[in-house]
Amino acid sequence: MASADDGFRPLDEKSLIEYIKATPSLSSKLGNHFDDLQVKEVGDGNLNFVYIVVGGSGSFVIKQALPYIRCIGESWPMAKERAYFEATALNEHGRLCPGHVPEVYHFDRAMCLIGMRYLEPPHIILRKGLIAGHEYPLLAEHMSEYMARTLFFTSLLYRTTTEHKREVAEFCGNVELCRLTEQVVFSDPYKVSQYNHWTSPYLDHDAEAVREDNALKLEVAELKSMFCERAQALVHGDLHTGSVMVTHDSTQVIDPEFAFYGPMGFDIGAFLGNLILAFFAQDGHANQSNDRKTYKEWILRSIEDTWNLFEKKFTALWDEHRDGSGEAYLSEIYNNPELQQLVKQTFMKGLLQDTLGFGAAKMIRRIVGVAHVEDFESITDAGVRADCERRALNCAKMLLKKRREFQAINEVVSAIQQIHS
Ligand code: ADP
Ligand code: SR1
Ligand code: MG
Repeated sequence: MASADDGFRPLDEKSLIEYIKATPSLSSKLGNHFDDLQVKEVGDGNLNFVYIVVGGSGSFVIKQALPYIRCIGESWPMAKERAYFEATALNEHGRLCPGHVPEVYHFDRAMCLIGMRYLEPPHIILRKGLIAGHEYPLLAEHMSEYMARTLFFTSLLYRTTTEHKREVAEFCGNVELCRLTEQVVFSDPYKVSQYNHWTSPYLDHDAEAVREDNALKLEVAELKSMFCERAQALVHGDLHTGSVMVTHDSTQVIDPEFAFYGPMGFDIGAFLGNLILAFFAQDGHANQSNDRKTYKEWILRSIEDTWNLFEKKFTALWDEHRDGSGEAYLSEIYNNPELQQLVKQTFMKGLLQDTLGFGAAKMIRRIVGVAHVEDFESITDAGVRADCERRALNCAKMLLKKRREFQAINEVVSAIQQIHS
């Protein structure tokens, strides 16, 4: 296929091989042996094309962004330049937390194409592991580490306002992806939209109730404004359980194409909100040999541990770098221990409330918006699925409206248990 003027051409399994042969940073990864090369397109995400490339002497993954949203089709155009922001965020988050981000081997800006480490089996997408009922004993430890480091080191707690503004300006370029989130998370679920769908007819009234809930709309407006206006840290921007790949002892965060400078709670909320969805889906996956009771307890424990470990690690980084160049709380002003304690407590309390708000908004969009989650979609009995979804939706509405009343994560877990029982 001929190249476009901008040097872009979509690849397929065949043309990718020619591309690899002509690209030293990729061909060298395969020891320049191409005879036994296996290339397979595996993209099961919503937006892009992902190829696994395995040769006798090495392997990698190639991800290419095309100028539209894959799960909808060419009728929904989307900036293919999202690949630039994904590669930049992978590099930046990878530098800050190398143990939990796949290494980038190659980036071709014109081709909107990233070459990165192949997270080989037994790595699987966390969402699939949660549906299968697998426990990951290090998940909370690893995800709290990833979030604490990426969010702390890209915030004004660590950086000067000069550095921060330069980075914020760069990521403002990812405007189309941010606008997609604005639409599908903060707008469409609250109005009639051609893209919305839900388990009908079971949830018809529930979806309508969301569209007519003034108190909910007031809260969502506040969150949308925070999402659009608060450049707090370099967030992943789409940190659901489909953006994490896991084994028993490895946790890797992929797919930060929605990255931008936004509120920290948007990432933490995405992750915890998706764990809450996984929790409410469990009854739909229970069967005679496994009632999923113990597994549900593990999910709730993981929610609690993730937040508590995050808080511990984030505030430890803050203490460690208190006299550094971060300009949010200048040490000349905030130098007495009592005040420091007060500042940290106030910050973390606000962050928990933001987390609950964004987490809840992310739950609602997955039940009555355009893009649903496999946790529920894989429950074949529509009536059972709707019951699970309704409990999750009610939980999300409660969290969104009452988020300011929660002082600690264990109170949130108790509230989730109450709605479930
Ligand atoms: P999208 O941007 O379309 O959501 P993802 O980045 O989520 O795409 O990738 C889609 C799928 O490709 C993932 O669900 C996973 O199965 C696979 N995948 C993506 N990156 C890797 C990787 N580095 N190693 C192994 N598999 C990967
Ligand atoms: C059309 S919305 C597609 C969704 O998939 C991505 O993973 C993001 O969550 C986006 O909102
Ligand atoms: Mg994805």
